[in-house]
Amino acid sequence: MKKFIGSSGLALAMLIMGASCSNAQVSAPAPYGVLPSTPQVEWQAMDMYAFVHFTVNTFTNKEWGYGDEDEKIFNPTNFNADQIVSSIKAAGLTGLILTCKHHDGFCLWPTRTTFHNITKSPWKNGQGDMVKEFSAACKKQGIKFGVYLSPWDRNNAAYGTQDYVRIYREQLKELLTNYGPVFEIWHDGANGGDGYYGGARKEVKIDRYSYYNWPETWELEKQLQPGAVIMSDIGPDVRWVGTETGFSGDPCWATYTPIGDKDSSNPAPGQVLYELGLNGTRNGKQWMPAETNFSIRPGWFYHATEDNKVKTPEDLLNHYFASVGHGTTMLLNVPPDQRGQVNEIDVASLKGFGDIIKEMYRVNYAAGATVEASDVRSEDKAYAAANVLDNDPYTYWGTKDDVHTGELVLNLAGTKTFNVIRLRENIKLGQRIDDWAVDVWENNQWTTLKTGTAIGYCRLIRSDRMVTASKVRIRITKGAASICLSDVALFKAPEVKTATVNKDLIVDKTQWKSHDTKFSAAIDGDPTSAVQMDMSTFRKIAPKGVIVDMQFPARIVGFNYVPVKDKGLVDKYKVYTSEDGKTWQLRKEGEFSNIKANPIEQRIDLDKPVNARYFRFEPVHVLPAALDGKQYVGIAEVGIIK
Ligand code: FUL
Repeated sequence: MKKFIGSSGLALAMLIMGASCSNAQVSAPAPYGVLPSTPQVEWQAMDMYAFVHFTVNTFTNKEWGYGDEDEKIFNPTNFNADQIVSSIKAAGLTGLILTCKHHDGFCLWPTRTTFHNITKSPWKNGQGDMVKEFSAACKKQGIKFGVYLSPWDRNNAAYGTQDYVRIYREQLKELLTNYGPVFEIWHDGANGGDGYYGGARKEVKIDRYSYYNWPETWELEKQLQPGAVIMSDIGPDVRWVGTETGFSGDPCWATYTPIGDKDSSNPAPGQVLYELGLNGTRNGKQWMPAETNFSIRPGWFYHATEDNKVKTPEDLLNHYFASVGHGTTMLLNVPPDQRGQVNEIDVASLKGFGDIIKEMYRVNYAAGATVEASDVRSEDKAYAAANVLDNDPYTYWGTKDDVHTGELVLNLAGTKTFNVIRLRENIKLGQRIDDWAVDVWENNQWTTLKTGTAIGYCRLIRSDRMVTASKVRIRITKGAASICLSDVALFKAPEVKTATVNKDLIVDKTQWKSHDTKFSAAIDGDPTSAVQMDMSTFRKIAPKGVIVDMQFPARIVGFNYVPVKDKGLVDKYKVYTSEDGKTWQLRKEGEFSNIKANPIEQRIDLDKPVNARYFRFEPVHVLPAALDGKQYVGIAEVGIIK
């Protein structure tokens, strides 16, 4: 095989061959497929940035406000935008997206579109503007600022009419004109239904694809902030990854063909959409990379009860590899507490994560290597194999037009130890590579370390073991066009650690009994076994819900419910307790607000602890199952929190 030697090796080879260094200009490779816009290229390079969820929910201890919250409850005792920005900067985050208005409709800036806003709160005697403080702190500390504005508004009386769409756009206009440059505009896909709606307390159904007339709204946004990317379930610039767990699909293509939701009253088509979001579409019609959004805590808003569940630096690192490492960006939510500051526990975790990232990227073990390629486009330096070493994501090793596969050997500057390999393509020329393999030279032979599909802007390959090798080989085994590989780098990261244990699930349930043995799997302490039945069967055998006898009285501070993903999500509940199994007291009723998008353990906190031997969990409403639209009850676990 003819080899093309990069770096100083190239000059040397030419000298030996006595070749005249003709600088023959060969035209640049034609772009492949759809391409990113300039704002998308700039956004992609941000890698990771923060989400800040802060509103009345922080003070009501909820995840979704109903819209009837008194503005006076919004009163952070010691708000400090600088503290929030510096905490997220310590993690290496490069921007901040603020929930300027969440589903409850409360606006964090003095808008003229509704009275339900910050001027009615006691914070700074109604003279404050939180959007201004956040955007100013970002500017001051050198990170970018973005806005989240919930389309769903459970406060606004006009919600469901065209008048509300006008109001929504007016709110966008205020946010996009008065607070400087915005890097991302975030449109939430959640449209739950019931709410306060100016006192009507009713259910409003809208078609989430047609009601807002998105194309017109996007046009307005592009006019006001041409440098911003717009994110929603269906883009147009950035797509939701389809899960709030903080893990993207593999592969996760930057291209995507959104499928219109034909009947949005039925969640089944929406579900299909989510799944495609996870992986994207190879050769999709639009350049619409995914953004992996998740929270440092189980919920999106701050709850003191979750102080023991803050993700550790190692957890965050796992998410980093499964988001940035798959070519998506990482949107990490950091919710301020009731003081209006990032809690110390989160601060420590963010700093720990930032330190790991800094340390990991401190040394690139590929530096100083010589590179041999199986083919190069021409002798023009623009396509040289050594370009993969210059840390520039857009200069690349290029092959001839008809060469779609090939290999690159890095002769390292000595024997190196590493466990992370970073690959990049020059995305300005499209996503061209399908399959790849990484081999390492160990014990005088090549060993295949990993194989995979898709590279795109960033592919971080994390080996399960440390590798000590003097040579690394990258093989492109399938491609759709000539190769434009822009980066091969080697780093050392901490070894993989598993995620934090959910401490609340550790309640001894061995003696618990339910009123019917069919519910045993819901109280066996094992969230991998579950009860799942259709609603009518459930109503027959559990007309009053699942009744549990714990055999001994316990002091209960709350309850938890672990759902079964996709089938049988309970979104409204009642919980009762009893001392004798006969007289029951209703302890709490409510909604598991965000369970559809984030089907994780749900927590019901009681206002004050109660003592009881029995409890009853009554599903009041379930969401139609994703696959067949039917009603099921799914319970992986239900239990108490002591
Ligand atoms: C979801 C919302 O319903 C959550 O409350 C949160 O804002 C999350 C980022 O998006 O759809």
